[in-house]
Amino acid sequence: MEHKILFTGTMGTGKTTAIAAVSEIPPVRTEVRNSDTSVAKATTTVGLDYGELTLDNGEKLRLYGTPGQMRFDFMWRILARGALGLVILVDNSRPDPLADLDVYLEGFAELIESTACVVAVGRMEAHPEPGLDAYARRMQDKGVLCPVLPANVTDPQQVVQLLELLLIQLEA
Ligand SMILES: Nc1nc2c(ncn2[C@@H]2O[C@H](COP(=O)(O)OP(=O)(O)O)[C@@H](O)[C@H]2O)c(=O)[nH]1
Ligand SMILES: [Mg+2]
Repeated sequence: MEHKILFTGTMGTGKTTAIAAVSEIPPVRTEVRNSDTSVAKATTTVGLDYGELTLDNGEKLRLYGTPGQMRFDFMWRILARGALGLVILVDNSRPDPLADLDVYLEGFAELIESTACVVAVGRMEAHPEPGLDAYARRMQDKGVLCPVLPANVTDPQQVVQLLELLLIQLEA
């Protein structure tokens, strides 16, 4: 079995780090020229990441990191096709991480509704607020059911845990 899993989140939340932490192949990082003509800078690049991980049970995960910025949401839709789950990375040191979460809950609403999602909050040790209960409430208000947990994606074991939490939901 193969599963396509997406990692998303604002720039600097650790999409590249998370995929590199667990990939068994050298992670692929592609820079795609900006095709958004509403943005003046033609040289702006989009970061896309790819890695692979085979789990103990033989399941192969294809891991994709999406571009973070909302103006690349056309690519989110392309990447979401056929995906079996979404990991949303949130950086709790940012000014309004709950608003960051909203962007991805809305941008990937269809995928979340039809598959599974996990919200991983980073840098909570230094930035404990908002707490996990605030995230849970935010999602409840939107009728979204995703587990939310603190995670440091520089630790490969924690990234594997996020992936396992996704797959458990798919089996349920
Ligand atoms: N201390 C700490 N650093 C983190 C955490 N999550 C990510 N980072 C760091 O934040 C940076 C994220 O960069 P990158 O992976 O390029 O983010 P991307 O833009 O989402 O691909 C890396 O330097 C990580 O080591 C966390 O929970 N705690
Ligand atoms: Mg990146």
